[in-house]
Amino acid sequence: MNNLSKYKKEFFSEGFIKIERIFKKKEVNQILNEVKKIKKTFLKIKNPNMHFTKDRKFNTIHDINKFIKKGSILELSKDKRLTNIVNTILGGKSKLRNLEFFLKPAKTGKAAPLHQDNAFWNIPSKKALNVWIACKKSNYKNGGLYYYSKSHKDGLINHEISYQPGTSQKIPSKYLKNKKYKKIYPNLKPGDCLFHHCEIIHGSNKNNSNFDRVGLVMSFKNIKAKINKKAWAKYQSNLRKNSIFIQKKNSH
Ligand SMILES: O=C(O)CCC(=O)C(=O)O
Repeated sequence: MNNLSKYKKEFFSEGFIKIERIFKKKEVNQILNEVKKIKKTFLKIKNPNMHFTKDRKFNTIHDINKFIKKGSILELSKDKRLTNIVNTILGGKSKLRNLEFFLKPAKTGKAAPLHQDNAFWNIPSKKALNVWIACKKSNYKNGGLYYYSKSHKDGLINHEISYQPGTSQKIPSKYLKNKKYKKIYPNLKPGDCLFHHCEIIHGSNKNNSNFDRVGLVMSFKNIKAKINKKAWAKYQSNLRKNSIFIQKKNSH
C-alpha cells in the first residue's frame, strides 16, 4: 500500500490524520507574514467575518478567500503535497471552499465549542474536509485542536446555537453524555498538518499559556459535492441569531 492509500485508510478509520512537516520553515514564515498583512486588510474591509479576544487581538478570521485573491497562502493551497492527499481522500478533484485563521493568542485565545464542520457546510455526500496547518506549536497546553476519535462514523448530529463568536453552533452536551469517544490532542510543530473528516466531533480549549497558537485552515470539497440548500439556509439563520446575540452582549 502506498502512502496516499495509507493516509486514506487511516482518515476514514480515525476521522483524522496528522502528517508531519508538510510545509517547510520558509513556507510557514511566508504564511505568518501574510497573516500580518491580512489582519491589516481585514480591518479596512466592509462586513468582514472576524472575531476578537477581550484584549482586542484577532481570534479568528473567516472567508479570507473572498477578499484575498493572490499570495503565498493561495499558492500553498494548490500545492501538490497537499492536493494529492486531499484528492485521494475525497475521491477526485477538489476545490478550495474556504480559508480561515484560528489564531488563539496567548492568555486570551478563546475556546472553540465541540462541533462537526458539516453542520456548517451541509454537504450530504460528506466529500469535504479541513486541513489544519500549524504555523506555531499547537498542543494540549496552548488550546490545540482535539478530536473525538472515530466519532465521524455516527453521522451528523443536530447542533444548537453556541452563542460564541467564530463557531456559531455546537453539539448539545446531553448528546455526548453516554458516548465513550477517545479524546485525542495532536501535538503539532510548525509545518505539520491535520486533515479531518467533515463529521468528526472536535473543538479546542482556551489558550491559557504564554504561547500564541496560530492555525491556518484550508477547507476543501470534491468539485462535484453538492450543498443541501435548505440546511444551508437554516445554518445562515443560526449564524445571524448568534451574531445578533454577540453584538448585543458587546454593546452592554
Ligand atoms: O482551531 C480551532 O480551534 C478550531 C478549528 C476548527 O474547528 C476546524 O478546523 O474545523
